[in-house]
Amino acid sequence: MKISTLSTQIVNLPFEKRITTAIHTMESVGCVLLTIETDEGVKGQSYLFTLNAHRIKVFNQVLIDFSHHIIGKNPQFVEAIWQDIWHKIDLEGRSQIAISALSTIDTALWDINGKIAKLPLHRLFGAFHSKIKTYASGGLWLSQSIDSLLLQASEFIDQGFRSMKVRVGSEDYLNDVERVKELRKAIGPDIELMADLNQGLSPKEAIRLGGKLEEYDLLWLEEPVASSDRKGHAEVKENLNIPIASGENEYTRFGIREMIEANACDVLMPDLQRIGGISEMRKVAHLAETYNLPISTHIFTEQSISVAASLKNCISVEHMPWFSGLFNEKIDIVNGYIEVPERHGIGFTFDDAYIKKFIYTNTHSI
Ligand code: SMN
Ligand code: MG
Repeated sequence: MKISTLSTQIVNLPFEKRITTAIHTMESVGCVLLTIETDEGVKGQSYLFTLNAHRIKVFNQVLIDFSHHIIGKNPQFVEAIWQDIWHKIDLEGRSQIAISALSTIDTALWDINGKIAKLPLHRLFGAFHSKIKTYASGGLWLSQSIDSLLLQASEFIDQGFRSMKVRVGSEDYLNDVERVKELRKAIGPDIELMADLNQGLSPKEAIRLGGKLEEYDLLWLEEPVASSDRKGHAEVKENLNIPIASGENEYTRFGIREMIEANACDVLMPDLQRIGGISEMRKVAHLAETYNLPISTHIFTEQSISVAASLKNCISVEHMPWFSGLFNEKIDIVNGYIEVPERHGIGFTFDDAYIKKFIYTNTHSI
């Protein structure tokens, strides 16, 4: 069996409203949708994205330029293909766009491998979970009023969630305290609540805010300081009685190893696009396991469920609904959990009719 084609489509999925975090302003997500096909007609699918479709064409071009590394190869040699691309990108840098392209190829190849084996990926890898905890992340933005946070929190509970994440990092830190306090009061003690600072503060500021948040029983405080400041993460972690989560901006096992060595956080959050695809997701989870560290996957809900279900130390997958329309199959949340699909491969396939409506056609020149 050989890989015969690699094809991509670019879509831009608009949000209903502009939303913000401590460092992002977002109106849409631009996605490169990848399909790899074998000479026997087996298809593997995956995607990458950028906020507001910024630089999305560059990501697409790099992905297409990798096709000569995979066409004609046996898709079952997925580890060899990963290593080959890793070596070839040495001079350009093993992060950012190149790793995003490698990740997306790797994930699509695992989709093919599950389909060839006629198994969902968690069973191919050795299953651990048959259902996996999730938390609502598509809301509770910094741009929302407290009233809107409370309304959305109750909607999340109605949708089946038992866990949710609020964005903090307001100009006045006391506003963050107020937001968390009101949310906790509204949802009660039995619903899990996390807060994401999106790298918004300095270590000192994060410790000041975190100290005031301790009484609201947060499951974790996420990315309190710049992702590159691992020492700062460790300082916050040492000085707070709230678990620290981080790692969504790390590339590959080498980034995660540095987080672990710096004692930067209590929960690691590998992101499928930046970590290096499903192959590398498994490696970082196993690395974390040797240090008794849990992981929780970052965004990429549909694509992460099957691999997450094979990882003992994966405590949850983030539920981000931005991409759900791309897929024919839908996720059901029951009592805070997602039932792991038994469909072969990753278990989610592109909905061509939906995709057609959002094809990215911005070709203006300056
Ligand atoms: C996040 C990720 C991507 C865009 C905006 C916000 C956030 C998260 O850090 O963890 O969901
Ligand atoms: Mg985050």
